[in-house]
Amino acid sequence: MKSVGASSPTEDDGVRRRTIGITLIAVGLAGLIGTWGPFSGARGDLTCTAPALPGETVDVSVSDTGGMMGSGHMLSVVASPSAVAPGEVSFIVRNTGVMVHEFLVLPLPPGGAGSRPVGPDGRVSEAGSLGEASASCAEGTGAGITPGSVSWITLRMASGRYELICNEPGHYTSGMFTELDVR
Ligand SMILES: [Cu+2]
Repeated sequence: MKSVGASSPTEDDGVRRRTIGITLIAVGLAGLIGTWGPFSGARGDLTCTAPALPGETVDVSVSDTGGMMGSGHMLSVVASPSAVAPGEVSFIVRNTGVMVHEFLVLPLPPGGAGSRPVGPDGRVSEAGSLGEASASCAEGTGAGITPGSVSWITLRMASGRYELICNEPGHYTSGMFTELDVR
């Protein structure tokens, strides 16, 4: 890649290096996009799974079919286990229903799970949220977890009582909440 030109070789080399540098950056970016493509692409089907995640794992099912026995709710958030130790906690949230759902971790309200005031839009305040898993086949915040797909998030959690909810309009009042204890 050395310049063989006779006139002002230093200037030529400078231009060449910059050009090569920009080319390398472009190639690098293309490589990154290629690497991440499979994870951000349209994989909203039953085959998508979460990667290996740090800390204690909580398996969460968000659903609108069946519901918990005796609860009378068709919509549900079910977490297993329902108590974990303080520290890193990874939530793997699978939508086993037919509607789009999401998953948020909030401090337990004073009145207990399900006691949050619901606004006219059918949603509760997300103030104080520790984090959210609402992407399809991806980590963190997104446009919602499509049926059959999985979202995940890792949080550092202190001892306390928390509420796991879905805040799609009307879903909280329809039973999409459960308690998680960290102790
Ligand atoms: Cu929901």
